[in-house]
Amino acid sequence: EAEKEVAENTEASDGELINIGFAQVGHESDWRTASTKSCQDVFSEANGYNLSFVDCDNDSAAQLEAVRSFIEQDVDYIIIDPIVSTGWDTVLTECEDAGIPVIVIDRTIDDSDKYAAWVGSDFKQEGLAAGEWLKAYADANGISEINALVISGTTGASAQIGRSDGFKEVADKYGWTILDEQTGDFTEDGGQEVMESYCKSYEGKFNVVVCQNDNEAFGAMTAMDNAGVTYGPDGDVILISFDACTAGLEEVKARKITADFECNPLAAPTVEEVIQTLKNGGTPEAEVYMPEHWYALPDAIVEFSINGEAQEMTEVTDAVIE
Ligand code: GYE
Repeated sequence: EAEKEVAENTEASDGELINIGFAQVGHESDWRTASTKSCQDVFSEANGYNLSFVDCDNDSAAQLEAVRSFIEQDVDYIIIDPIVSTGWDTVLTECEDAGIPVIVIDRTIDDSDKYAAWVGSDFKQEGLAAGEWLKAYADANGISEINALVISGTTGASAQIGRSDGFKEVADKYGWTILDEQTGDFTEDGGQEVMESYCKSYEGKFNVVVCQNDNEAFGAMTAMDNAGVTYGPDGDVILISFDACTAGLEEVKARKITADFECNPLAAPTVEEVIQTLKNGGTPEAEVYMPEHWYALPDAIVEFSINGEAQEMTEVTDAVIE
């Protein structure tokens, strides 16, 4: 072990950096900014890496092009955060033929298994958590009917698919009505636009808004403010969000977002472990799930379980936000 470390250090100090290509989704959200920063911090020159970073601006074709450019550069490892979960087998075969291991981070690839490992979150579990929390919260507050509007993330992203499926499974189980589900593309502008149209089409008809990330929730809040709709634990509409980034937790604390279901953006250190394992000739774990928390203020903290498994909720305090 000590020997290995010496060998690695020598290599790095000789200027032989490990070349990494990272095809990032884009810059659509606070979550994404945190993910990018974490990767740039971990895969720094000081740590022995040379990072080629491509922001694919939410464009799947650009993302395939980025991966192919990494193959051309003959990088040592390719990291992909797949914008959408399908369309990957051909380019992953090209990576395999070039002998470049691929590590998938965050969103999943669902139509190919030609990659070494995946590190990310259980999006379906997040959707189930939001749903089962809502059931317990509604019961505790004497709300018997649920009429929900969903603002979904980028269509075809595994984060969107998992959160939609999880929430819908619970909605079906309890006979709730999902009035509509339209994409806000994980952006604040998108969330605002969709919510503006919802406020017109479903005026007075909804009591729950589910935003699939915090930035969409910020946009939805603006739209509801403009339409005179009140939300949060003191308002008429229960506002649910995902990510629980710093700005999102601040809106929980401000009693605007009723509950926020975390998605942890700091997977890069685990991806680095995977790369070190591969470099040393080992076999990494095929799938690593990031730990996550479910956040609310005390009056929105309720007991609930997912498929019989009791869930812990975390109170949002200043210490938690930091
Ligand atoms: O929830 C959203 C981001 O893929 C989990 O992408 C990620 C999602 C995250 O734009 O904010």
